[in-house]
Formats: sequence, C-alpha cells, structure tokens
Amino acid sequence: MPESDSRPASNLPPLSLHIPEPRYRPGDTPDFGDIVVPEVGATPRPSEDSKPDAMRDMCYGLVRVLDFDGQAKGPWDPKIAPERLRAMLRYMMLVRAFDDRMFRAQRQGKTSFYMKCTGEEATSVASTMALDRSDMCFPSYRQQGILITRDYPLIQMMNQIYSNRGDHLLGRQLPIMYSAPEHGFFSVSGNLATQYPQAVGWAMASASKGDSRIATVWCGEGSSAEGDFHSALTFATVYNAPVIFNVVNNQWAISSFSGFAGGERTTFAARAVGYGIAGLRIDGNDPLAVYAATQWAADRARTNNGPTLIEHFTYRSEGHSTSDDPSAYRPSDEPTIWPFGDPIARLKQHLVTLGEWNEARHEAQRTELDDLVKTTQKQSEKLGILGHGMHQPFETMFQDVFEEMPWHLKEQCDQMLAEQEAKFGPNWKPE
Ligand SMILES: Cc1ncc(C[n+]2csc(CCOP(=O)(O)OP(=O)(O)O)c2C)c(N)n1
Repeated sequence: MPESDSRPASNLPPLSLHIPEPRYRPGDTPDFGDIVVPEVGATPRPSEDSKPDAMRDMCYGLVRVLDFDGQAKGPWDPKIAPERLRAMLRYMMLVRAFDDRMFRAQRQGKTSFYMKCTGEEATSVASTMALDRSDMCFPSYRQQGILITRDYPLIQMMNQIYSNRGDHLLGRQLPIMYSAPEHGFFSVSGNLATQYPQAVGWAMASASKGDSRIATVWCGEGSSAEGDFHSALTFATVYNAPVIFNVVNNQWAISSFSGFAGGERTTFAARAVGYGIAGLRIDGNDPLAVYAATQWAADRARTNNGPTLIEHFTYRSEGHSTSDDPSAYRPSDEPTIWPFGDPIARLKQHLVTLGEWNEARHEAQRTELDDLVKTTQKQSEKLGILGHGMHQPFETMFQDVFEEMPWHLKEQCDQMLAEQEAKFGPNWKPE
C-alpha cells in the first residue's frame, strides 16, 4: 500500500448508502402535520430588483396570499379585480372539465394516452394570466392550462389527442404533446427538461435583439434532476436572461417521491441560491400566490433584473398518466389530506367570501363547461378516433423531417406509395 493510503481504516464505521424512502406507502396512514405552513401575510415582499442573495429566505419559506377561510392578505396580495378572479376560476374549471373528459376518452379506447393536471391547475392558469400574451411559454406535458388560458381552440387540443384528420401535427406526436408557437406555447417534448435550456436561449435571443418579451418555462421537481436544468440555470445567470423558471413540485415523479430528486435535504427553490438567481417558494394551490409570484418575476425579468426560479409547492392528486396506478405506491387518501387543499375550491371560496360568487353560479358554470367540452368532443370525434383509420395521408409521415425532403426519404416515400397502391389500388385514401 502506498504511504499516503496507509491510514488505518480499522476503527472507521462502515460506509452506508442512503436510499430515500417515502414516509408513507399503500396501507399507511399519512400525516402531513410537520409541513410548515407560514401565516398568510407573514412573508415579506422584496422589491423586484432585489439582489438574489437578499432573497435567500424566500427559498425556504412559502409565499401565501389566501388563508384557509378564503381571505386574501398580506404584501403579496395581487389585488385582482373580481372580474378577473372569475375568469381565472373559469379557466381552472375548464382545464378540469377537459381533463376529466379526455381521461374518460382514453378509458373508452378513443385515444391511446392522456395526462391530467388535477390539483395543479393554478400553476399554469394563474401564472399565464400574470404574463403578457406575447411572452413565450416552454411547458412540460402538464401545463395544458396555458393553452386553455390563452383561449386556444379546445377542438384543436382534442384533434391532437385523437391524432385525427384535424390534427395539425398530422398524427406524428403522442397525445397531449401539443405545439402552438403562435399562441406562445412551445412544442412539448417527451424528453424531460430539454425545454429548460431552450427557454433560456429564447430569452437570450429576445434580449440580444432588444425585444421586450420574456420566456417562462415549467418542469416537475423530478425533472429538475436532469443535467439540462443545470445548463439552463448557468446560462440564465451568466447572461442575465429574462426568463422565469417554474418547478412544479407536486411531490411525485411517477412512483418516485420528491426525495429522489433531492427534496429531502433542501427545497427546490433553494437551487436558485447556488446560481445567484432569485428564488421564490410558493403555495402552488393558492392561485393568488401563483399570480403574484409570476407577476413579480415577470416585472423583474422585464426590467433587466434577471431570472427567477419559482417552486410551486403542490400535490399531484391523480395518477401520473393513464398508464399509471398510484395506489401501487402511495396511500390512496394522501391527496385528500394534503394540507393546502384544492386550488379551484380555494379560489371559489375567496370569491364567495368577497360576495362575488355563489354556489348556484358555480354549479351553473360547471354544467356550462362540461357541456362545452362534451359538444366540442363530439365535433372532434367526427374527425376520427383511435382505431378508426389512419386519418392522415401516409406520405405526410416523410414530410418535415427536414425542411426539404432529401433524396433518401423521397425514395422511401415512393416505395411506400408503390406498396400502398399495390395493396389498396390507385384511388385509396385513409379514412
Ligand atoms: C429524459 C427523460 N427521462 C425519463 C423520462 C420518463 N419520464 C416521463 S415523465 C417522468 C416523471 C417526471 O416527473 P416530474 O418531473 O416530477 O413531473 P410530473 O410528472 O410530476 O409533472 C419520467 C421519469 C422521460 N420522458 N425523459
């Protein structure tokens, strides 16, 4: 043994590896009593040009505006007019109605796949409402609320989910991987966190062109463990990019609890500290806190004060996707005992407390939105559902791989068309 390695190891304790384990498994009685819930109004609101190191405490606290009695309080209260609060409630309810309907469509075999965002509606709807329409959003697959808040046609979302004749992505993408750049909604990619550095690049381009638009990007807490997350934060801090990073900490990444992404030792907002980026940790089930934090970060970015990372502390109430059964890895009552409640119920209660809403209006709106979703679904289904033909001409499969089709793709396309003709005849078209 070389001299330098000769330290006697005999009386050192054996090393051991820590394997994170969620506290509660199916059959256990979960208890979230130890989650620190600061008083509403107790968290100060620093100015939008604060230095990131003055924001340190914000990364470990929790910005809250709505208390559990439905009152808005404190320096973060964005003081939104009732009309706009009702619009926010309507969008969140529409997202939920849409999710419920599309989930059912998958169970009926009309589409291959769907993902809901139940319980997380505020993290996309309220933040989108705090942005300008021309700001660019880089979503993960769980921010359908952005499209809905920007009044994107529901039928186009459904056509994409059904990969039908009306699908403007021509059936090339997995259901829910929407793309609507003209609505400020960047194409959803299946590869987690790739949108993070892309959003920063977009924000850098905006700044380098002297534009006034900013970028916002979302990922889950699980995805924050990807290398792209690090690249994005590094580029953003180096170039002071006008970007808002949203980490939706819904506690779960499929069956992995947040501890596997580093959540046992620190908060996700605290990742901002090491990069010299402003960090905010907020109650993600409080639509007013989401709105206020986004507005703060947008003002900061727009005035060249740099990027912000917002951790939305929330809970994924349902399965990860239609392919997931959460009862296999967590207690079934966890979503209902989550201490921050439901974002829709909380905004509803706030409006009722203000005297701007009531039970009858709520029920009427729910019925109206269910009907809207149902009617739109019928229209979309006329353009095709799963298993009822291919709906898109086969040759579209070869288009847009490159801007211009190279010779070898043309050759493959011609070969396919010749086989199609031999099999189905010259006038055949997909249903
Ligand atoms: C690079 C990459 N790794 C793994 C996957 C498989 N995958 C899809 S979703 C997911 C969990 C992501 O969890 P989180 O980021 O917390 O977001 P959530 O689904 O909770 O919204 C995983 C591992 C993937 N799509 N891409």
